[in-house]
Amino acid sequence: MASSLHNLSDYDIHSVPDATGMRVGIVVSEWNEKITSALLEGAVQTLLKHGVKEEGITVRTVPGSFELIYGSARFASSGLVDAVIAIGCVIRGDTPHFDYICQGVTQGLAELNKEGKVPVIYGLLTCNTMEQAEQRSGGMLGNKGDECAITAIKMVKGWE
Ligand code: DLZ
Repeated sequence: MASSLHNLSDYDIHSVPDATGMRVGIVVSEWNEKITSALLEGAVQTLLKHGVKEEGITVRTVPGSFELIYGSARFASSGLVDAVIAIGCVIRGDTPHFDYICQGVTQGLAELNKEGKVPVIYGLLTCNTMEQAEQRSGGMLGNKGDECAITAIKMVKGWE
């Protein structure tokens, strides 16, 4: 979780293994596209910075965050990627919809991780306001996409 003490883009560069040759599938939700495209950009740039080749990154979009589960499952079952990054942004509204989506996606991605095929990285911003989402997608609290990329590399390289 980002806070005034933790910037999502801060990490110890020496703790990140070289990611040359790694293949990553990124699923991106179209809802709140301004936010999710900034998260995607952060993830891609950070993967490239650590050695992943452009051809090692496959990006697929899905309509909303709830569909991140299916997209991630497809990538995880494909045998074509070493890790999946699921990127979405849910903003709290007037109805309980926010809670159902957040819980559903979290549970769905957790179950995929339990299957143990490939690590599925949680890039879902769950925010009360658009301002909070902006702060976490390249704003004053960094970019959760960067954090997801580093997590993907560590999960893959740490389990080889
Ligand atoms: C329907 C909906 C709403 C109200 N809000 C969001 C949101 O803030 N972020 C998001 O990623 N998706 C939202 N969706 C769409 C759902 O995730 C899903 O695509 C639809 O319910 C169809 O399954």
